[in-house]
Amino acid sequence: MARIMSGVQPTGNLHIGNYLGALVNWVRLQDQYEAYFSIVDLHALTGRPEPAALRHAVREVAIGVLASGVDPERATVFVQSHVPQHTELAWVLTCLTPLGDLNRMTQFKDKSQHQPDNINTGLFTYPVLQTADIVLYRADRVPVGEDQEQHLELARETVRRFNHVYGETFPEPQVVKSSAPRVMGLDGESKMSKSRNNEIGLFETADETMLKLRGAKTDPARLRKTDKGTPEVCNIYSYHGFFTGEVQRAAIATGCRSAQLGCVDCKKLLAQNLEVVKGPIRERAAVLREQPRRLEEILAAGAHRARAEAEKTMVLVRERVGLGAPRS
Ligand code: AQP
Repeated sequence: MARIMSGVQPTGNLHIGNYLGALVNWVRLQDQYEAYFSIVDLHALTGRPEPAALRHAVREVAIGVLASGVDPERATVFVQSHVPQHTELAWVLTCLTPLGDLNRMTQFKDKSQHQPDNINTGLFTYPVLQTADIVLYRADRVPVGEDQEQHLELARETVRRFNHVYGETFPEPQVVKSSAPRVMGLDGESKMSKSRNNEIGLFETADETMLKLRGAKTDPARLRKTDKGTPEVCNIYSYHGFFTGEVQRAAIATGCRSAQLGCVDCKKLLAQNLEVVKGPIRERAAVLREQPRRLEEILAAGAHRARAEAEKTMVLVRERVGLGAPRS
């Protein structure tokens, strides 16, 4: 069975961008592949979170992953820092990665602008650790959103370089594209992000979501309810594309174009449809929150399985690059 590997950062509350761009795919793919899904807390350190906040976020993101339908019996779900081989392999790969390659990464530029007082080296070498995350499990496929495709290209280059220098060791990981590669934020300007305050949270109640939707941008040319709108340029209508059935969506488009449906009513319909998806996830999350021991056990079992697989890779890597004690 081919392998997939993917991760999510515990940097805040999971949002519908993470859900549509990653988690929906994870749930679908866990039956088709041997799956490794990680809560990548070492990556989150690049934002220098409060220690207690980081631990809380790790639990909440793990709960979100499981409540969304990832099954720890079918997929290996684990916390990155529980598998020390990630950092060991990252160093080996760091020594193979030209500075110029990392200089080209647009996410580094974005994140540097976003946290100008904390442009740390980890932020710069982030894609190398990400490459280690993937190749440690010799994954063939990596389901990610559009924002991660450049990092995946770098991972493939690194694999080619490693295989060229040390002999065929890793498969070249291919991207599995999601059907929602870039969900926009409520600001309508950038992708939905945990750290940009533009998200619809996966655990939000219907009321909380409606409150956020009220202030969200729509068709900028539609200033009054009596103005005719253009659904194709409306950010709210783009969300309907993910959560609303075809018939209702067509009715919304017609109502918007003819000015018979106002933006507030259109947002109410979206909030209702979002709740159909979010409600059951929120309920499953509440049950898991009541069972902290069960969550610990799931993550411990996942880390145990992941470490065993990671160590197999590292035995090979150490031998190939000349590290560790010689075999007798
Ligand atoms: N807006 C999005 N649309 C589609 N997919 C998305 N993903 C993230 N945002 C969107 C995908 O979700 C997975 C996990 O993302 P991540 O937490 O590892 O990192 P990120 O891409 O940096 O996500 P955020 O929410 O934007 O976090 P912060 O604010 O901490 O940077 C990935 O597969 C990603 O593609």
